[in-house]
Amino acid sequence: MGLGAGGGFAWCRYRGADAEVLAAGQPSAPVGFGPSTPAQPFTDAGHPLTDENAADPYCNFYEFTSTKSVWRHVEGFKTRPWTVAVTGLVRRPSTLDIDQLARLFPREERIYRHRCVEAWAMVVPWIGFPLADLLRHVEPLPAARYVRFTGFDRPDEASHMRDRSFPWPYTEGLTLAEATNELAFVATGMYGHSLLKQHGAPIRVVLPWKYGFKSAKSIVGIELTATRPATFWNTLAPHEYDFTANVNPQVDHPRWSQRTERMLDTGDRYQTMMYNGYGDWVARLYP
Ligand SMILES: Nc1nc2c(c(=O)[nH]1)N[C@H]1C(S)=C(S)[C@@H](COP(=O)(O)O)O[C@H]1N2
Ligand SMILES: [Mo]
Repeated sequence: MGLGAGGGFAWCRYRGADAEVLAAGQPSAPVGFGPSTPAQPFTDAGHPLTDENAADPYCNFYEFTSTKSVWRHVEGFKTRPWTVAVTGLVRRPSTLDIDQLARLFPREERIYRHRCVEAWAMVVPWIGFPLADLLRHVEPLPAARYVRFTGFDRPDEASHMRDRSFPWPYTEGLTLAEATNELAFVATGMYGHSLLKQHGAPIRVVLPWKYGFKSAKSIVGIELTATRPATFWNTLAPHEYDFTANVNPQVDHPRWSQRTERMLDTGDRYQTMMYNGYGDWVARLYP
């Protein structure tokens, strides 16, 4: 967990960068880069960190399998070279490879809670950078309202993708206001090292106030659009997986309660919190 002590410093650096951009009087600050919230480092998520030995062998990644043992199916997955194309309603469409991304955006560590829609939970130290930094870099046009994430599409490397009855590739989406709030994060590592394949190597999204399925793994595309994009789970089962998918203990999943959650490593049960406990950052987005 070597980066823990640096988290606060990195956060300050981000705040600094933000201040510089504002001071430089960017001609047309795009919608969504509005005032933001508690300038506090994400060094404590209120619960103990999840043991990495419990997090690594248990997750969802449907490209590979519908079981939780994703790690058994990822050997043939090639995560380098890898580029992310940022396209659509932006002034500067950019295709960036993993090393360029690392040079452009200073990385920090953030400890976030994670809540799967299936009611398991974990607390993870991610390494990455704010999604807002990347979006600011490509300069969204005024007409941009939504952000769509697209996963890789390689059935030869991910065998569950050979079942073309699923709407591959995996896609997810946010409003631009959601995508530019300070919580929205792009991760390239966790637990002090690069992402393992099963966790979405080499680059993924992390949105801790939303159910886990919104945090798309192994993305190759980010597209800014004027209209709400179709997304993988919402296309498959719209009555079970809505587009917004904010964590909310009051609203049951059609097949189970969302009131409590089970920690992956200890099996402890906690009360699930509105917005997964991140209301100070995001509640204003949902008046
Ligand atoms: N590309 C892709 N991303 C995905 C998924 C997936 O099947 N494919 N599953 C989601 C779900 S349901 C969860 S809970 C998290 C789980 O993975 P993690 O434990 O590595 O965060 O990834 C999310 N991102
Ligand atoms: Mo999930």
